[in-house]
Amino acid sequence: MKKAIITGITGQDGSYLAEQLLEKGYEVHGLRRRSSSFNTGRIEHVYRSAQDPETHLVLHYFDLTDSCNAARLIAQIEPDEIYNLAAQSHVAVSFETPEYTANADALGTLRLLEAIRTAGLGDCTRFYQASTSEMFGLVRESPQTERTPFYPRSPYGIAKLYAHWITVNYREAYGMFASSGILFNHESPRRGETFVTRKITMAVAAIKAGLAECLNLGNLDAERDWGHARDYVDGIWRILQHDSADDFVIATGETHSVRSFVERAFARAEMPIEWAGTGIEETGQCRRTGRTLVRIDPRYLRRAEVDHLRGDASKARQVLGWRPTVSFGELVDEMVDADIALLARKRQRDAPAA
Ligand code: NDP
Ligand code: GDR
Repeated sequence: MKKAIITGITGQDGSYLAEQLLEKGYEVHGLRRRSSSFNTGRIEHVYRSAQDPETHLVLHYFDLTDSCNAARLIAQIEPDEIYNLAAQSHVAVSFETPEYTANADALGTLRLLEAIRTAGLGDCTRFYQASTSEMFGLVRESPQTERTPFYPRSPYGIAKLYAHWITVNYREAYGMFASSGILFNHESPRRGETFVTRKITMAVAAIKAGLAECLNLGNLDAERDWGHARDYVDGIWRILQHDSADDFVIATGETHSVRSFVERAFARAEMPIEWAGTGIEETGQCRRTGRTLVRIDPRYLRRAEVDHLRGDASKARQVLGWRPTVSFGELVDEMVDADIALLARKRQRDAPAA
């Protein structure tokens, strides 16, 4: 039985990866950080099924900023594979907490690599680093491939760039099996609520239920290559199963604006919108009632923006046999439907008993 460590198991990708590895028969060691309220909501179902003696999931406390903790866990567990998914992953927040973001996202990766090396596991433990399309930042060529030059535009992107290169360096300097997936944006009903896609689909559900008036957003013209997290996590696993360590872009090859995500999401909930006004005065209005459903709020504009991302995952397709299975429209529809259903369940639960 293979043993894997997943850092960031409580996050979107961690939860899908835990499911997939357990299904494949792995013993999974999930590393989570301590928080003052429950942060295991996304893996509750996996954890419950872990009561089954056939399922092997163990949770450990961990923090990217604590090197003793990383060294102890890795030496104790002696994993075959480590998936480093933990990170301060919010781009806008990284402008508010740049030092912490560098400590966790950049040095946190170094701590794990050093822990593998000093535990004497450099020639047997495979390491995956969660690199990101945010490293491309100010893009000058599209689509972006593994060879496109990097130009990050946020403390997050810069911290992740360090993590990316230190992973390459440990591969080259110490011969470690250390690989990166350069993943473009990927979403799902489990996406964090402050990322734009989930913020939109939750607002659509709340507006439809009469619980919110309007959705406030920043830059509607930013373009992203959005895929489904479940597909991308399969890509992550394939990267570590390849015969040699390498870096791979994982993307759909299609790009869509935030504006078109908004349009598709409201249309799915039968509230099609049209746009009026320009710049900061622009609004999205319900085509049927004329009610304002979307407004621009300058608080959500970024100090430095990444305007356009579109990935070319040809290498992953050819070498790993990976391809996305969920289209942009299917992704938006699934997220809207899931948030409408989630809200309905919550209201039913909260309703006073008759
Ligand atoms: P999430 O934000 O959903 O999850 C991040 C995980 O990291 C959570 O489990 C979080 O814990 C944990 N974490 C945060 N800070 C620390 C810390 N100091 N010590 C230990 N754990 C910590 O991210 P995703 O699942 O969406 O992304 C997974 C990884 O992939 C991240 O590294 C992200 O930067 C990267 N990435 C994501 C992309 C995407 O589109 N989703 C695209 C490209 C890369 P808690 O639950 O307590 O907050
Ligand atoms: P991103 O995702 O920054 O690409 O990072 P996010 O969903 O936060 O933003 C995407 C684009 O939408 C614009 N935007 C808004 N964003 C947020 N969060 N809130 C808003 O109200 C809003 N209005 C417009 C943003 O300006 C941006 O252009 C994600 C994270 O998962 C990273 O960890 C990961 O590395 C990258 O994707 C690939």
